[in-house]
Amino acid sequence: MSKNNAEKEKPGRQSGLADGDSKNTGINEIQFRNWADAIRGGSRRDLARAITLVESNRPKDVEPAQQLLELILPFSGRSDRIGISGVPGVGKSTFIEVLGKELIAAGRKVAVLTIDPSSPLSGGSILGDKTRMMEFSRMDEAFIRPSPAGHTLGGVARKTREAMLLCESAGYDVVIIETVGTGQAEWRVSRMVDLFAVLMLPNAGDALQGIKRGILEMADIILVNKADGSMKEAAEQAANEYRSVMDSAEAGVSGKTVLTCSATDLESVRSCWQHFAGELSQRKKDSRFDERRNAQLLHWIRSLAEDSMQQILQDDSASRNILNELAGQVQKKKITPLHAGLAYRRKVISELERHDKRNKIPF
Ligand SMILES: Nc1nc2c(ncn2[C@@H]2O[C@H](COP(=O)(O)OP(=O)(O)O)[C@@H](O)[C@H]2O)c(=O)[nH]1
Ligand SMILES: [Mg+2]
Repeated sequence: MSKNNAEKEKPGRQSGLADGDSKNTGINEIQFRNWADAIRGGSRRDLARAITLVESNRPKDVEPAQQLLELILPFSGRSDRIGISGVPGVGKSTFIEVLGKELIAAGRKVAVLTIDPSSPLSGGSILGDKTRMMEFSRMDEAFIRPSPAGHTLGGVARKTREAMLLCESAGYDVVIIETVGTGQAEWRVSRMVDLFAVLMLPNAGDALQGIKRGILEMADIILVNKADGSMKEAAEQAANEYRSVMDSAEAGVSGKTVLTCSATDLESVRSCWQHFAGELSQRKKDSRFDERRNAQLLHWIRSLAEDSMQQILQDDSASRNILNELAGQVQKKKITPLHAGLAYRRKVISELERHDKRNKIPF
């Protein structure tokens, strides 16, 4: 991908930082400013390098990344953030490629960030996506970036959000986040986008058994994909079943749209986008858009703190030992569970304070 991006790099304002410079802690303030300016000026090489910096697992890269993010922050937040989810093979990449080209034709700049926690080594599926999105990825107004491999879910979520901010500051006014439907990752993505679309396969049976309450809650729009050829009728039927499941009182969800779609058909993707765009503009008018972003921001900050606390405790053997010891005492009926809980809390607080003093950031 980077080769591809580098190939289409146009002469323009660039930071002048050589490859690898961002890895050094010795970047001065002027260089940071130049870097931020270059990103804003559309240098995809500098954007890619900035994303590499925010994705870095090296503790010494954390602060430089935050320093750079602070400079671009005022220019972020202006895109439509779209989440596309669904099981592998449902047609996400196909849909995004067709939609991406269409949006670019309409004068927009499109960034696609893919998260695939099921392939921790960024293996097959990403490679498949790259070939599937070949034509789109070659366009000057497109930027595609797979998520880093081997991170915790919390880490990936933070890095994806930061990558999204960087893309926005570089002028990408649509950011699409592609993720596979694996529950937890889906939740995280649904909380960083303005519109979350879940693609479904046209198996009518799935509509009844496979649909989880979680998906209904998360999705703003359900797209039953592959509604073409011999599968068209099954897709229509599945869509109707989803609608009736949603309408039923038990589901407790409303305001969700169910559409059929054929990702291989431009007209169909176009009409799906019209729904997306209509929904977004309606929400922008009646303040739901801002309310959602605000709620997401609160959630983001809170989950950063929670993920970091969780990671510290997971990595800390002393805390684990104390927890085991307390559990033993409760089992022997020597102390009450509440007292054990409070004792553990004291240990946790002191452990977190210790980490704070060392300014250690776990992901
Ligand atoms: N018939 C049909 N095939 C599709 C459609 N969308 C995707 N496909 C095919 O389904 C396969 C998986 O698509 P892909 O976009 O890679 O799925 P992803 O894993 O969800 O990203 C590919 O062979 C696509 O050509 C569609 O709407 N109709
Ligand atoms: Mg894909």
